[in-house]
Amino acid sequence: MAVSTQPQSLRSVPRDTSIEEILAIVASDGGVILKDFLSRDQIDRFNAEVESAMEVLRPGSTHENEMIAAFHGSKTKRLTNLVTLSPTFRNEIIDHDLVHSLCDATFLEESGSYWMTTAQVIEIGPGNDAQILHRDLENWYPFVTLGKNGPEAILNFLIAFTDFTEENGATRVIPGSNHWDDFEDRGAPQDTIPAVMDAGDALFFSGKTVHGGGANRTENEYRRAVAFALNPGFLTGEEAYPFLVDLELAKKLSPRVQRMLGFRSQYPTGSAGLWQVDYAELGDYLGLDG
Ligand SMILES: O=C(O)CCC(=O)C(=O)O
Ligand SMILES: [Fe+2]
Repeated sequence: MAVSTQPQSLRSVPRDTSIEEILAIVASDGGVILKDFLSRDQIDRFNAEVESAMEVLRPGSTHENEMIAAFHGSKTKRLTNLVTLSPTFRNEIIDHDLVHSLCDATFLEESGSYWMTTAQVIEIGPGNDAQILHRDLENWYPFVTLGKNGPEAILNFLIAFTDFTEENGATRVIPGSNHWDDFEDRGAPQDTIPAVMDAGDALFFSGKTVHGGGANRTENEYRRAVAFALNPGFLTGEEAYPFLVDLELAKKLSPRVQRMLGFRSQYPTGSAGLWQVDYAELGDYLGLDG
């Protein structure tokens, strides 16, 4: 259960804080708020680029399983394939230097190359209940058993695209839950605190940290986030991006973004390479380098 030294709030740091310091806070608390992770201009452009897709999207889940549908949220819209829909996402957000520095430092030595598991808008509408508390590593069950000492399975940048308030559904977090002895224990709502943020800030957190979307108790406010998450190249991602993104579009992206989307091979530590074609680099087979 929760250790008594559990921090009672999430720390916020400026975007230019050193990688070591950011990762030290995440190792301690489980997550940190990166202030001004995106600029106002990036937020406005992205919101405009996804607007028509968000408008036609119906809230609620299409999943048959009731538990999973509740997890997705009955009054929540989830929009995927942001790479195709948003030039700002594919050229700037997924190629953000801070993202790559933090992922390089976390994954390269421990696990090898990393790729994107999902990037999705999560817009929680008025009246939506709080999401079931969970750890994002539960998608890869053996990591529940590996627990606090296991390698990092997933890092999540949960970016605020509207202001996040306690009332409109700010993500709830249990700081310190990344250190609990039993990862079958997901804690309880009274242990959580809201990640209150301004649009442009990002909650950067470990897959070991208990969290969930908050209840939206407002009459007419929509809380919009993008969950942008990465895992080691030896784990299967949530979304099959190479089948969603057009190859000609992918050819125009930076090499590190191509790798993150599965258009290049993966090189986990100790492996000769995965996600290859005839034991050779996928990017060569696809002609990505001209
Ligand atoms: O929307 C949120 O605040 C959190 C969503 C989340 O944690 C998830 O879907 O895994
Ligand atoms: Fe989550």
